[in-house]
Amino acid sequence: MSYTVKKIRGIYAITPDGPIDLDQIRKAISQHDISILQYRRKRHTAVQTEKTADSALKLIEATKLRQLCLQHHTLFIINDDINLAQKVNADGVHLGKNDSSIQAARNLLGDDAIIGVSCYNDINLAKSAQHQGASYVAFGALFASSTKPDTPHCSLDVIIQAKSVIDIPIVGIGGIDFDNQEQALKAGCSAVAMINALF
Ligand code: TZP
Ligand code: MG
Repeated sequence: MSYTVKKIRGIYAITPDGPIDLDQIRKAISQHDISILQYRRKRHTAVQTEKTADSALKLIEATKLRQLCLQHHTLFIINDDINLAQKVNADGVHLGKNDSSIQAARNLLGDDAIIGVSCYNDINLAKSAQHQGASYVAFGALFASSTKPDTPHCSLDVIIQAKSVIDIPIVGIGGIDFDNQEQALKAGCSAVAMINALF
């Protein structure tokens, strides 16, 4: 297992939607042992209607976060956008079912890039992602998430089963906080993703 993949452990912070508050994120990184930060930006301001404006804004925000992560030795992952990941020299990318393929991400970002794949509650998806060269797989929502209330539930039993057939790290997501994180880790997650509990 490569050095970077070993670092998929502990707290995996994901930025809250909306404009980036750099001070808030810096504070969280300083206060907690955050191994990974993912830039997840789904929503844009009302004035950002043009696709180009969205891309420019994301480039500015991601560049600042890249810098912050380098200062704190935190891995930096970009959600959805392989081109942005390449532009800011992120450590990797996180892909969902509507995003680029693992192959396209690997071709663009190279052998050392961390490629994470959302598997929801589907172990077959995780097996396939691992086979295609994913660096980690994410399962969730493990608990009720106020951030993404409509997302399907993934039981801790699925994590236990996945752990027995998947070799790459498993990241748990959805409603994880400092009280319930232990349950996810005990079931087999290497890392626990958090938005609301941190921000
Ligand atoms: N995917 C499944 S649940 C979720 C995502 C992006 C949101 C996680 O946020 P929170 O606030 O930690 O529940
Ligand atoms: Mg996505």
